[in-house]
Amino acid sequence: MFKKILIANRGEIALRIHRACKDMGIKTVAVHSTADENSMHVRLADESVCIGPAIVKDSYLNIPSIISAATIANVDAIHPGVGLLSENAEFAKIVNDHEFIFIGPKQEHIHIMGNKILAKRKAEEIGIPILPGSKGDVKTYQEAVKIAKEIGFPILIKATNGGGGRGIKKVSSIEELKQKFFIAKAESEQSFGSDSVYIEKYLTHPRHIEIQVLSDKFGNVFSLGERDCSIQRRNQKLIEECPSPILNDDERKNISEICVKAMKKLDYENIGTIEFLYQDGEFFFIEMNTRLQVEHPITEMVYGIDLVKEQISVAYGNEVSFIDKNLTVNGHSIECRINAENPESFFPSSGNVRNYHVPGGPGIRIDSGLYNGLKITNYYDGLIAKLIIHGKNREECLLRLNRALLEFVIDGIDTTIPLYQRIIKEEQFLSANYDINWLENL
Ligand code: MV4
Repeated sequence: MFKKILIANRGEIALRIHRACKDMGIKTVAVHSTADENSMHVRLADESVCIGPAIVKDSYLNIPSIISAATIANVDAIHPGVGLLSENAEFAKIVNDHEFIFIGPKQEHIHIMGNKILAKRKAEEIGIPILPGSKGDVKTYQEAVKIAKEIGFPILIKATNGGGGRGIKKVSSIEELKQKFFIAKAESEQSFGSDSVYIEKYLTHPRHIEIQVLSDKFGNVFSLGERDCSIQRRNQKLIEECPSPILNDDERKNISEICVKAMKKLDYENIGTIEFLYQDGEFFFIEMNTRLQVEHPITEMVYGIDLVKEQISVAYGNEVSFIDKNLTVNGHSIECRINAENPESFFPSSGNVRNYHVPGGPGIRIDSGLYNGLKITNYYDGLIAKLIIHGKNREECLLRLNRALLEFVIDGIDTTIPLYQRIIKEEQFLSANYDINWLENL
Protein backbone atom coordinates (compact mmCIF):
# COMPACT_ATOMS: atom_id res chain seq x y z
CA MET A 1 0.00 0.00 0.00
CA PHE A 2 0.97 3.68 -0.29
CA LYS A 3 3.16 4.85 2.60
CA LYS A 4 2.42 8.56 2.38
CA ILE A 5 -0.28 10.64 0.67
CA LEU A 6 -0.48 14.38 0.09
CA ILE A 7 -3.98 15.79 0.54
CA ALA A 8 -4.41 18.71 -1.87
CA ASN A 9 -7.42 20.22 -0.15
CA ARG A 10 -8.66 21.93 3.02
CA GLY A 11 -11.48 21.93 5.57
CA GLU A 12 -13.74 19.02 6.43
CA ILE A 13 -12.95 17.06 3.27
CA ALA A 14 -9.18 17.21 3.87
CA LEU A 15 -9.88 15.89 7.36
CA ARG A 16 -12.13 13.14 5.95
CA ILE A 17 -9.33 11.98 3.64
CA HIS A 18 -6.78 12.18 6.48
CA ARG A 19 -9.01 9.88 8.55
CA ALA A 20 -9.24 7.32 5.73
CA CYS A 21 -5.45 7.37 5.38
CA LYS A 22 -4.97 6.82 9.13
CA ASP A 23 -7.44 3.93 9.02
CA MET A 24 -5.21 2.37 6.34
CA GLY A 25 -1.92 3.01 8.15
CA ILE A 26 -0.88 5.66 5.62
CA LYS A 27 1.02 8.83 6.60
CA THR A 28 -0.52 12.15 5.56
CA VAL A 29 0.90 15.41 4.29
CA ALA A 30 -1.37 18.45 4.56
CA VAL A 31 -0.92 21.51 2.39
CA HIS A 32 -2.38 24.80 3.52
CA SER A 33 -2.61 28.53 2.94
CA THR A 34 -1.35 31.06 5.49
CA ALA A 35 -5.01 31.56 6.56
CA ASP A 36 -5.38 27.84 7.38
CA GLU A 37 -2.24 27.21 9.44
CA ASN A 38 -4.32 26.42 12.54
CA SER A 39 -6.84 24.18 10.75
CA MET A 40 -7.57 20.67 12.03
CA HIS A 41 -6.47 19.11 8.72
CA VAL A 42 -3.05 20.69 9.28
CA ARG A 43 -2.82 19.98 13.01
CA LEU A 44 -3.68 16.30 12.62
CA ALA A 45 -1.56 15.55 9.56
CA ASP A 46 1.80 13.82 9.99
CA GLU A 47 3.47 16.63 8.05
CA SER A 48 2.31 19.93 6.63
CA VAL A 49 3.56 22.39 4.03
CA CYS A 50 2.43 25.99 3.58
CA ILE A 51 1.80 26.49 -0.13
CA GLY A 52 0.84 30.15 -0.33
CA PRO A 53 -1.41 33.00 0.76
CA ALA A 54 -5.11 32.83 1.64
CA ILE A 55 -6.40 33.43 -1.87
CA VAL A 56 -7.05 29.98 -3.45
CA LYS A 57 -5.52 30.83 -6.81
CA ASP A 58 -2.14 31.31 -5.08
CA SER A 59 -2.33 28.33 -2.69
CA TYR A 60 -4.82 25.47 -3.12
CA LEU A 61 -4.86 26.01 -6.91
CA ASN A 62 -1.12 26.64 -7.14
CA ILE A 63 0.03 23.50 -8.97
CA PRO A 64 3.82 24.18 -8.84
CA SER A 65 3.61 24.73 -5.05
CA ILE A 66 1.65 21.51 -4.54
CA ILE A 67 4.00 19.46 -6.72
CA SER A 68 7.00 20.96 -4.85
CA ALA A 69 5.41 20.01 -1.52
CA ALA A 70 4.79 16.46 -2.79
CA THR A 71 8.41 16.19 -3.96
CA ILE A 72 9.90 17.54 -0.71
CA ALA A 73 7.67 15.32 1.44
CA ASN A 74 8.38 12.37 -0.85
CA VAL A 75 4.79 11.15 -1.06
CA ASP A 76 3.53 8.24 -3.19
CA ALA A 77 0.22 9.73 -4.20
CA ILE A 78 -1.90 12.88 -4.20
CA HIS A 79 -5.59 13.01 -3.24
CA PRO A 80 -7.27 16.08 -4.76
CA GLY A 81 -10.42 15.95 -2.58
CA VAL A 82 -13.52 17.85 -3.73
CA GLY A 83 -13.62 21.08 -5.77
CA LEU A 84 -10.31 22.97 -6.19
CA LEU A 85 -8.09 20.80 -8.47
CA SER A 86 -10.15 17.61 -8.22
CA GLU A 87 -11.61 17.88 -11.74
CA ASN A 88 -8.64 19.52 -13.41
CA ALA A 89 -7.37 17.09 -16.08
CA GLU A 90 -4.16 19.11 -16.49
CA PHE A 91 -3.41 18.70 -12.77
CA ALA A 92 -3.97 14.93 -13.00
CA LYS A 93 -1.51 14.81 -15.92
CA ILE A 94 1.12 16.88 -14.10
CA VAL A 95 0.79 14.66 -11.01
CA ASN A 96 1.36 11.56 -13.16
CA ASP A 97 4.22 13.21 -15.09
CA HIS A 98 5.97 13.76 -11.75
CA GLU A 99 5.53 10.07 -11.00
CA PHE A 100 3.01 10.46 -8.23
CA ILE A 101 -0.26 8.52 -8.35
CA PHE A 102 -3.31 10.72 -8.85
CA ILE A 103 -6.11 9.32 -6.65
CA GLY A 104 -8.92 9.67 -9.15
CA PRO A 105 -9.95 8.64 -12.66
CA LYS A 106 -7.93 8.80 -15.88
CA GLN A 107 -7.23 12.34 -17.04
CA GLU A 108 -8.98 11.58 -20.35
CA HIS A 109 -12.25 10.94 -18.50
CA ILE A 110 -11.85 14.04 -16.32
CA HIS A 111 -11.39 16.04 -19.51
CA ILE A 112 -14.44 14.63 -21.32
CA MET A 113 -16.80 15.06 -18.36
CA GLY A 114 -15.53 18.62 -17.79
CA ASN A 115 -16.96 19.68 -21.15
CA LYS A 116 -20.76 19.58 -21.19
CA ILE A 117 -21.14 18.80 -24.90
CA LEU A 118 -18.42 16.12 -24.93
CA ALA A 119 -19.92 14.64 -21.76
CA LYS A 120 -23.43 14.51 -23.19
CA ARG A 121 -22.19 12.97 -26.45
CA LYS A 122 -20.18 10.36 -24.53
CA ALA A 123 -23.12 9.61 -22.22
CA GLU A 124 -25.34 8.90 -25.21
CA GLU A 125 -22.63 6.74 -26.82
CA ILE A 126 -22.32 4.55 -23.71
CA GLY A 127 -26.07 4.10 -23.29
CA ILE A 128 -26.98 6.70 -20.66
CA PRO A 129 -30.32 8.45 -21.35
CA ILE A 130 -29.91 12.13 -22.24
CA LEU A 131 -32.27 15.09 -22.58
CA PRO A 132 -33.68 15.84 -26.02
CA GLY A 133 -31.87 18.80 -27.60
CA SER A 134 -29.16 19.94 -29.99
CA LYS A 135 -26.50 17.42 -31.04
CA GLY A 136 -23.68 19.81 -30.25
CA ASP A 137 -23.34 23.56 -29.93
CA VAL A 138 -25.85 25.80 -31.66
CA LYS A 139 -24.12 28.42 -33.79
CA THR A 140 -26.95 30.34 -35.44
CA TYR A 141 -30.38 31.65 -34.52
CA GLN A 142 -31.90 29.68 -37.45
CA GLU A 143 -30.48 26.47 -35.99
CA ALA A 144 -31.87 27.37 -32.56
CA VAL A 145 -35.37 27.86 -34.01
CA LYS A 146 -35.21 24.52 -35.83
CA ILE A 147 -34.28 22.61 -32.64
CA ALA A 148 -36.81 24.48 -30.50
CA LYS A 149 -39.58 23.52 -32.95
CA GLU A 150 -38.44 19.88 -32.91
CA ILE A 151 -38.38 19.48 -29.12
CA GLY A 152 -41.03 22.06 -28.19
CA PHE A 153 -40.96 24.89 -25.63
CA PRO A 154 -39.95 25.51 -22.90
CA ILE A 155 -36.26 25.00 -23.66
CA LEU A 156 -33.00 25.86 -21.92
CA ILE A 157 -30.00 27.50 -23.54
CA LYS A 158 -26.95 26.24 -21.68
CA ALA A 159 -23.38 27.56 -21.84
CA THR A 160 -21.07 24.72 -22.94
CA ASN A 161 -18.42 25.84 -20.49
CA GLY A 162 -20.85 26.84 -17.76
CA GLY A 163 -20.99 25.08 -14.44
CA GLY A 164 -22.69 24.84 -11.11
CA GLY A 165 -25.96 26.04 -12.59
CA ARG A 166 -24.48 29.24 -14.01
CA GLY A 167 -25.06 30.04 -17.67
CA ILE A 168 -28.51 28.52 -18.16
CA LYS A 169 -31.42 30.45 -19.67
CA LYS A 170 -35.04 29.38 -19.90
CA VAL A 171 -36.91 30.24 -23.09
CA SER A 172 -40.67 29.73 -23.44
CA SER A 173 -41.54 31.02 -26.92
CA ILE A 174 -40.15 31.90 -30.37
CA GLU A 175 -40.35 35.63 -29.54
CA GLU A 176 -38.32 35.08 -26.39
CA LEU A 177 -35.82 32.94 -28.28
CA LYS A 178 -35.12 35.79 -30.69
CA GLN A 179 -34.38 38.10 -27.75
CA LYS A 180 -32.45 35.66 -25.62
CA PHE A 181 -30.34 33.60 -28.05
CA PHE A 182 -27.76 36.32 -28.74
CA ILE A 183 -27.79 37.51 -25.14
CA ALA A 184 -27.09 33.93 -23.99
CA LYS A 185 -24.12 33.68 -26.38
CA ALA A 186 -22.72 37.06 -25.35
CA GLU A 187 -23.06 36.21 -21.64
CA SER A 188 -21.37 32.85 -22.17
CA GLU A 189 -18.45 34.62 -23.83
CA GLN A 190 -18.34 37.12 -20.93
CA SER A 191 -18.57 34.58 -18.12
CA PHE A 192 -16.88 31.48 -19.48
CA GLY A 193 -14.57 32.73 -22.24
CA SER A 194 -16.50 30.94 -25.00
CA ASP A 195 -19.78 31.81 -26.72
CA SER A 196 -20.57 28.12 -27.30
CA VAL A 197 -24.12 27.22 -26.19
CA TYR A 198 -26.39 24.20 -26.62
CA ILE A 199 -30.13 23.67 -26.31
CA GLU A 200 -32.17 21.19 -24.26
CA LYS A 201 -35.78 20.50 -23.43
CA TYR A 202 -36.55 22.17 -20.08
CA LEU A 203 -37.87 19.94 -17.31
CA THR A 204 -40.32 21.87 -15.15
CA HIS A 205 -40.45 19.72 -11.99
CA PRO A 206 -37.51 17.29 -11.83
CA ARG A 207 -35.72 15.77 -8.88
CA HIS A 208 -31.94 15.59 -8.76
CA ILE A 209 -30.88 11.97 -8.35
CA GLU A 210 -27.30 10.78 -8.74
CA ILE A 211 -25.70 7.34 -8.97
CA GLN A 212 -22.45 6.55 -7.13
CA VAL A 213 -20.08 4.30 -9.05
CA LEU A 214 -16.76 2.71 -8.09
CA SER A 215 -14.38 0.85 -10.42
CA ASP A 216 -10.99 -0.76 -10.06
CA LYS A 217 -8.21 -1.35 -12.63
CA PHE A 218 -9.52 -4.87 -13.36
CA GLY A 219 -12.82 -3.77 -14.89
CA ASN A 220 -14.90 -4.48 -11.79
CA VAL A 221 -17.59 -1.79 -11.68
CA PHE A 222 -20.10 -1.32 -8.86
CA SER A 223 -23.07 0.94 -8.43
CA LEU A 224 -23.58 2.09 -4.86
CA GLY A 225 -27.12 3.16 -5.46
CA GLU A 226 -28.48 6.67 -5.62
CA ARG A 227 -28.55 9.85 -3.62
CA ASP A 228 -31.49 12.23 -3.86
CA CYS A 229 -30.20 15.82 -3.77
CA SER A 230 -33.36 17.70 -4.66
CA ILE A 231 -33.33 20.02 -1.62
CA GLN A 232 -31.12 22.80 -2.93
CA ARG A 233 -30.97 26.56 -3.17
CA ARG A 234 -29.09 28.62 -5.75
CA ASN A 235 -27.52 25.44 -7.09
CA GLN A 236 -26.09 24.62 -3.69
CA LYS A 237 -27.19 21.24 -2.41
CA LEU A 238 -28.42 21.49 1.18
CA ILE A 239 -29.97 18.14 2.12
CA GLU A 240 -29.16 14.77 0.54
CA GLU A 241 -30.79 11.38 1.13
CA CYS A 242 -29.87 7.79 0.45
CA PRO A 243 -31.85 5.93 -0.76
CA SER A 244 -34.16 8.30 -2.62
CA PRO A 245 -37.58 8.23 -0.93
CA ILE A 246 -39.34 8.25 -4.31
CA LEU A 247 -37.65 5.50 -6.35
CA ASN A 248 -38.94 1.95 -6.37
CA ASP A 249 -36.64 -1.09 -6.47
CA ASP A 250 -37.10 -1.61 -10.22
CA GLU A 251 -36.21 2.00 -11.04
CA ARG A 252 -33.17 1.78 -8.75
CA LYS A 253 -32.01 -1.48 -10.31
CA ASN A 254 -32.52 -0.26 -13.87
CA ILE A 255 -30.63 3.02 -13.58
CA SER A 256 -27.83 1.32 -11.62
CA GLU A 257 -27.43 -1.30 -14.34
CA ILE A 258 -27.35 1.37 -17.04
CA CYS A 259 -24.57 3.20 -15.16
CA VAL A 260 -22.51 0.05 -14.51
CA LYS A 261 -22.70 -0.97 -18.19
CA ALA A 262 -21.79 2.56 -19.26
CA MET A 263 -18.75 2.73 -16.94
CA LYS A 264 -17.55 -0.66 -18.26
CA LYS A 265 -17.85 0.64 -21.83
CA LEU A 266 -15.95 3.77 -20.88
CA ASP A 267 -13.25 1.76 -19.05
CA TYR A 268 -13.76 4.18 -16.14
CA GLU A 269 -11.58 3.86 -13.07
CA ASN A 270 -11.92 5.03 -9.43
CA ILE A 271 -14.93 6.86 -8.03
CA GLY A 272 -17.56 8.79 -9.98
CA THR A 273 -21.07 10.18 -9.76
CA ILE A 274 -23.51 10.27 -12.64
CA GLU A 275 -26.06 13.03 -12.09
CA PHE A 276 -29.58 12.81 -13.44
CA LEU A 277 -32.74 14.81 -13.52
CA TYR A 278 -35.66 12.49 -12.76
CA GLN A 279 -39.16 13.44 -13.80
CA ASP A 280 -42.32 11.36 -14.29
CA GLY A 281 -40.47 8.04 -14.06
CA GLU A 282 -37.67 8.93 -16.48
CA PHE A 283 -33.96 9.66 -15.92
CA PHE A 284 -31.99 12.19 -17.97
CA PHE A 285 -28.21 12.65 -17.72
CA ILE A 286 -27.03 16.13 -16.69
CA GLU A 287 -23.39 15.64 -15.82
CA MET A 288 -20.80 13.28 -14.41
CA ASN A 289 -18.55 14.23 -11.52
CA THR A 290 -15.19 12.51 -11.78
CA ARG A 291 -14.32 12.82 -8.09
CA LEU A 292 -15.42 12.17 -4.52
CA GLN A 293 -18.57 14.14 -3.61
CA VAL A 294 -19.39 16.18 -0.53
CA GLU A 295 -22.44 13.98 0.10
CA HIS A 296 -20.56 10.64 -0.12
CA PRO A 297 -21.09 9.85 3.63
CA ILE A 298 -24.81 9.01 3.21
CA THR A 299 -23.86 6.26 0.77
CA GLU A 300 -21.22 5.04 3.25
CA MET A 301 -23.77 4.88 6.08
CA VAL A 302 -26.29 2.87 4.09
CA TYR A 303 -23.88 0.51 2.34
CA GLY A 304 -21.48 0.10 5.28
CA ILE A 305 -18.36 0.91 3.28
CA ASP A 306 -15.63 3.59 3.33
CA LEU A 307 -15.61 5.21 -0.11
CA VAL A 308 -12.39 7.14 0.49
CA LYS A 309 -10.52 3.98 1.53
CA GLU A 310 -11.87 2.23 -1.59
CA GLN A 311 -10.75 5.15 -3.70
CA ILE A 312 -7.22 5.01 -2.30
CA SER A 313 -7.09 1.23 -2.54
CA VAL A 314 -8.20 0.99 -6.18
CA ALA A 315 -5.81 3.83 -7.12
CA TYR A 316 -3.01 1.70 -5.64
CA GLY A 317 -4.07 -1.18 -7.87
CA ASN A 318 -6.19 -3.36 -5.61
CA GLU A 319 -9.57 -4.79 -6.50
CA VAL A 320 -12.69 -3.22 -4.97
CA SER A 321 -12.78 -4.67 -1.41
CA PHE A 322 -16.36 -6.00 -1.46
CA ILE A 323 -16.03 -7.78 -4.79
CA ASP A 324 -17.28 -11.12 -3.46
CA LYS A 325 -19.83 -9.73 -1.01
CA ASN A 326 -23.47 -8.98 -1.61
CA LEU A 327 -23.85 -5.30 -0.80
CA THR A 328 -27.29 -4.43 0.49
CA VAL A 329 -29.05 -1.25 1.48
CA ASN A 330 -29.11 -0.93 5.28
CA GLY A 331 -31.64 1.65 6.43
CA HIS A 332 -31.67 5.28 5.45
CA SER A 333 -29.31 8.24 5.68
CA ILE A 334 -29.75 12.03 5.44
CA GLU A 335 -27.05 14.70 5.29
CA CYS A 336 -27.51 18.39 6.10
CA ARG A 337 -24.76 20.73 4.94
CA ILE A 338 -24.02 23.24 7.68
CA ASN A 339 -22.78 26.41 6.00
CA ALA A 340 -21.39 29.57 7.56
CA GLU A 341 -24.07 31.81 6.15
CA ASN A 342 -27.24 33.62 7.08
CA PRO A 343 -30.06 31.05 6.96
CA GLU A 344 -32.44 33.55 5.29
CA SER A 345 -30.28 35.69 3.01
CA PHE A 346 -27.59 33.02 2.48
CA PHE A 347 -25.06 35.82 2.83
CA PRO A 348 -21.63 34.41 3.91
CA SER A 349 -20.85 34.79 7.61
CA SER A 350 -17.43 35.13 9.21
CA GLY A 351 -16.18 35.23 12.78
CA ASN A 352 -14.71 33.12 15.56
CA VAL A 353 -16.49 29.89 16.51
CA ARG A 354 -17.68 29.82 20.14
CA ASN A 355 -19.67 27.36 22.30
CA TYR A 356 -19.16 24.58 19.79
CA HIS A 357 -21.17 21.54 20.84
CA VAL A 358 -21.85 18.60 18.55
CA PRO A 359 -24.82 16.24 18.76
CA GLY A 360 -24.14 12.58 19.51
CA GLY A 361 -25.80 9.28 20.26
CA PRO A 362 -27.04 6.55 17.94
CA GLY A 363 -27.05 7.23 14.20
CA ILE A 364 -25.19 10.56 14.25
CA ARG A 365 -21.99 11.36 12.37
CA ILE A 366 -20.38 14.80 12.08
CA ASP A 367 -17.71 15.50 9.46
CA SER A 368 -16.17 18.83 10.38
CA GLY A 369 -12.92 20.59 11.20
CA LEU A 370 -14.59 23.07 13.58
CA TYR A 371 -13.34 23.83 17.09
CA ASN A 372 -13.81 26.69 19.56
CA GLY A 373 -11.77 29.70 18.53
CA LEU A 374 -11.46 28.69 14.86
CA LYS A 375 -11.67 31.77 12.66
CA ILE A 376 -14.07 31.45 9.74
CA THR A 377 -13.05 33.77 6.90
CA ASN A 378 -14.68 34.59 3.59
CA TYR A 379 -11.78 33.25 1.52
CA TYR A 380 -13.28 29.78 1.13
CA ASP A 381 -16.64 28.17 0.53
CA GLY A 382 -19.00 28.21 3.48
CA LEU A 383 -19.28 24.48 4.19
CA ILE A 384 -18.11 24.09 7.82
CA ALA A 385 -19.78 20.84 8.93
CA LYS A 386 -21.82 17.97 7.62
CA LEU A 387 -24.46 16.46 9.85
CA ILE A 388 -25.00 12.88 8.72
CA ILE A 389 -27.84 10.82 10.15
CA HIS A 390 -28.43 7.10 9.88
CA GLY A 391 -31.57 5.22 10.88
CA LYS A 392 -33.33 1.97 10.14
CA ASN A 393 -35.78 3.85 7.92
CA ARG A 394 -36.61 7.42 6.85
CA GLU A 395 -38.90 7.96 9.85
CA GLU A 396 -36.17 7.08 12.37
CA CYS A 397 -33.74 9.26 10.41
CA LEU A 398 -36.06 12.26 10.58
CA LEU A 399 -36.56 11.86 14.34
CA ARG A 400 -32.81 11.62 14.89
CA LEU A 401 -32.23 14.60 12.58
CA ASN A 402 -34.67 16.66 14.65
CA ARG A 403 -32.85 15.65 17.84
CA ALA A 404 -29.43 16.40 16.37
CA LEU A 405 -30.45 19.84 15.07
CA LEU A 406 -31.72 20.76 18.55
CA GLU A 407 -28.46 19.59 20.19
CA PHE A 408 -26.11 21.27 17.71
CA VAL A 409 -24.59 24.55 18.98
CA ILE A 410 -22.31 26.75 16.90
CA ASP A 411 -22.01 30.35 18.13
CA GLY A 412 -19.97 33.24 16.79
CA ILE A 413 -21.18 32.86 13.20
CA ASP A 414 -24.50 32.45 11.40
CA THR A 415 -25.20 28.92 10.17
CA THR A 416 -27.87 27.12 8.17
CA ILE A 417 -28.96 25.05 11.22
CA PRO A 418 -32.14 27.16 11.74
CA LEU A 419 -33.05 26.63 8.07
CA TYR A 420 -32.99 22.85 8.55
CA GLN A 421 -35.07 23.15 11.71
CA ARG A 422 -37.65 24.95 9.56
CA ILE A 423 -37.47 22.53 6.59
CA ILE A 424 -37.99 19.41 8.72
CA LYS A 425 -41.32 20.79 9.92
CA GLU A 426 -42.68 21.17 6.38
CA GLU A 427 -45.30 18.62 5.37
CA GLN A 428 -43.92 18.41 1.82
CA PHE A 429 -40.46 17.59 3.10
CA LEU A 430 -41.77 14.96 5.50
CA SER A 431 -43.79 13.30 2.74
CA ALA A 432 -40.85 13.66 0.27
CA ASN A 433 -43.15 15.46 -2.11
CA TYR A 434 -40.94 18.15 -3.70
CA ASP A 435 -38.81 18.93 -6.75
CA ILE A 436 -35.56 20.91 -7.22
CA ASN A 437 -37.50 24.21 -7.24
CA TRP A 438 -39.43 23.60 -4.01
CA LEU A 439 -37.09 25.21 -1.45
CA GLU A 440 -36.57 28.35 -3.52
CA ASN A 441 -40.33 28.91 -3.59
CA LEU A 442 -40.83 28.13 0.11
C1 MV4 B 1 -31.73 21.48 -16.29
C2 MV4 B 1 -32.91 21.77 -15.57
C3 MV4 B 1 -34.11 21.55 -16.20
N1 MV4 B 1 -34.15 21.08 -17.48
N2 MV4 B 1 -31.82 21.00 -17.56
C4 MV4 B 1 -28.63 23.27 -13.17
C5 MV4 B 1 -27.22 22.87 -12.92
C6 MV4 B 1 -26.81 22.13 -14.12
N3 MV4 B 1 -25.79 21.18 -13.84
C7 MV4 B 1 -28.06 21.51 -14.62
N4 MV4 B 1 -29.12 22.31 -14.09
C8 MV4 B 1 -30.40 22.15 -14.52
N5 MV4 B 1 -30.53 21.64 -15.78
C9 MV4 B 1 -33.02 20.82 -18.12
N6 MV4 B 1 -33.06 20.40 -19.39
C10 MV4 B 1 -32.78 22.25 -14.27
C11 MV4 B 1 -31.50 22.45 -13.74
C12 MV4 B 1 -31.44 22.93 -12.39
C13 MV4 B 1 -30.95 22.10 -11.36
C14 MV4 B 1 -30.50 20.82 -11.57
C15 MV4 B 1 -30.05 20.04 -10.54
C16 MV4 B 1 -30.04 20.53 -9.25
C17 MV4 B 1 -30.48 21.79 -9.00
C18 MV4 B 1 -30.95 22.61 -10.05
C19 MV4 B 1 -31.40 23.90 -9.79
C20 MV4 B 1 -31.86 24.69 -10.81
C21 MV4 B 1 -31.87 24.20 -12.11
